[in-house]
Amino acid sequence: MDEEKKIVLVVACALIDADGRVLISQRPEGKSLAGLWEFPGGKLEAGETLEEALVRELKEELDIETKVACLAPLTFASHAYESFHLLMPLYVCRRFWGIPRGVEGQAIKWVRPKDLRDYPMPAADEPLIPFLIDLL
Ligand code: 9L3
Ligand code: MG
Repeated sequence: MDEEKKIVLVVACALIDADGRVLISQRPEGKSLAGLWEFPGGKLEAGETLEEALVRELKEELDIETKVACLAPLTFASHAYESFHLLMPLYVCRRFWGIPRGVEGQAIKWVRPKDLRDYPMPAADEPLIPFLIDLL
């Protein structure tokens, strides 16, 4: 039943490079939605703000440093998965330190916003693409 679905809060980031390309990350084997290309991010840990969680996730998943002040909210995803309802704020980050790499063995890619449709994404992420096309 819809009304019994738990709302799960996950924070995600559109990392943008100097050429206006966006980073996407391929979910690794063994995780849910494996093989799909997503905007990096993840769940909050106890006591974290959204922005703190995102700074931590970007370090853990991509080995880059950024700051809370370098994250700007853009839009959000609201998607009913089978077993939970995902609420996912999307931040934009243009200022970060280091060169992103797939720490968890995942493939990553810098993609022009208009080409994001060429990569299969989680259903929650797809509606975010037009916002990035408008922004960039
Ligand atoms: N999720 C969807 N799109 C994204 C992210 C970062 C996460 N861009 C979904 C996949 C999982 C849930 O959110 O169902 C939690 O993500 P994770 O902790 O498995 O990465
Ligand atoms: Mg994650």
